Amino acid sequence: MNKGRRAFIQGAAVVGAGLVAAREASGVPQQNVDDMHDMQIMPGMKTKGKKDTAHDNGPFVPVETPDVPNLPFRMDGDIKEFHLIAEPVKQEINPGRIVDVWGYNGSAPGPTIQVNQGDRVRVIVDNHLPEPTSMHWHGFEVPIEMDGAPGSSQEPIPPGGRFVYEFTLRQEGSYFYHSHMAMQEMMGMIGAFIMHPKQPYKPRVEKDFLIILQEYAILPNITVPNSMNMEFNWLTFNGKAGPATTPLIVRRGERVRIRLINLGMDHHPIHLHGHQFVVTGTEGGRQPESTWGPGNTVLVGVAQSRDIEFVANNPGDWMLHCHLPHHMMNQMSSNVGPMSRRPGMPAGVEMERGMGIMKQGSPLSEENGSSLGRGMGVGSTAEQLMANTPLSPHKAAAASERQEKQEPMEGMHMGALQVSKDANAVPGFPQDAFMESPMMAMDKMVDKPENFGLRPGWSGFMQGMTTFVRVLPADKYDQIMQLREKQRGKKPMQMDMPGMEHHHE
Ligand SMILES: [Cu+2]
Repeated sequence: MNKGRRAFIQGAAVVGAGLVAAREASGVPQQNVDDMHDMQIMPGMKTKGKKDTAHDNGPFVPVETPDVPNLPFRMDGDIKEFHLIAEPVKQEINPGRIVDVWGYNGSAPGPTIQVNQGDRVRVIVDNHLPEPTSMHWHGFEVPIEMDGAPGSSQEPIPPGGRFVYEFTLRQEGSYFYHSHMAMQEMMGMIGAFIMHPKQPYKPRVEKDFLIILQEYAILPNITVPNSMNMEFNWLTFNGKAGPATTPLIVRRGERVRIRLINLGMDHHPIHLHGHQFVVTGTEGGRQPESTWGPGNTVLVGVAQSRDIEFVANNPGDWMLHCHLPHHMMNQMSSNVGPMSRRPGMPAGVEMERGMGIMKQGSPLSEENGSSLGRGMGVGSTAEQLMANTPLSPHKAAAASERQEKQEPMEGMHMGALQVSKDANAVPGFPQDAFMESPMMAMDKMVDKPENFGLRPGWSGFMQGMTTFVRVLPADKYDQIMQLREKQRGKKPMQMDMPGMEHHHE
């Protein structure tokens, strides 16, 4: 770490002390700072001092981005100065599934920036990638030189280079920043940029959450997304796929806002159980109240943001998820062909076989049995035969025998497989039997305060873009908040910027 950066960090630490969650040396983001108390010491934020937000009469609560840190800043006169570093990131999107993506300051999506409408903002962008990049401020009404369009509004930032963006922000709403290099976008390079309004929104919310929707094509046994692939098998909320996502914790009766931001190749219909909501904002800011109609599913298109609001008056652990069926799954990859699930695939085979190109038969046939689901092991490290069509009786028998013998991975508790005796005689079997079931449960592996008290085995049915909105009675809510405090107390307070503890130099 060089001297200049250290000095900068120390400067940032003075104003941003306590903002940043501790991280592990691996660069895998820890849980979010999550608690808003810390955010309230950010200078310039018009919130009141440290107190219970549920009883806070301040104009707004800061935005909470589960599993993603907030980006601290320092004041340079009247300018809020942020520092973003574009860099490779190792990210654990599911227990044991650590992938090589690209992001900012050790996180993909990058840290959340929060400013106030009217602020003068400077963002120093350093490029620690092995190729040029450029930062685009999506939807910002800023001078063309600050737009980050590579080649037209500025030269791309070369590897090792820096570009300093500076602008005054007149807008309000849920905005975001992203690399304006298309393939880099598919490697994770986006982050949220919240502009809090001068005139607080009405009605006031007690909880304000943010979720960034992303998707990756990462074939089994590989850690690098294939950014050219158009079939996505890892669908994430804030860089985590269910069951590793962090539930949104709400006290019964609170008014809740959830900001959804999408950058990828698909539009996501995000569905909430148990509550009606209204869409109160888009990527263009607050919408007039006359446009708010009730719904329970909001389509968040690529490059869009949507704010939804509702009163959490229905107690329970309610699912919040993308409703595209394949987006509620992990590790789906039917285009792998014989490369996985085929014991004994030799290395150095001829090109067609090596690339999974079939010479004969259907890709779903028994012979070419494609890879389905995350299989029997996290990260699909286990090879096993499975086709999406009926197997011949002897192969089916052999397969289920293998299944029964398979040892569960550590932390997974394999429940009984509930299939009927003649299951293999039914065309179409299996569908979810080996993909979503108590067999898939990994409650312990994803244990965290926010999951406390969920129904045992819950994690066997949460994949992809899924999480919970937990609408809790006061006592249970308080209990989880205490657990969180306790967990945070155990970690040393980091006086560093997120991701800075990697040693690049
Ligand atoms: Cu989706």
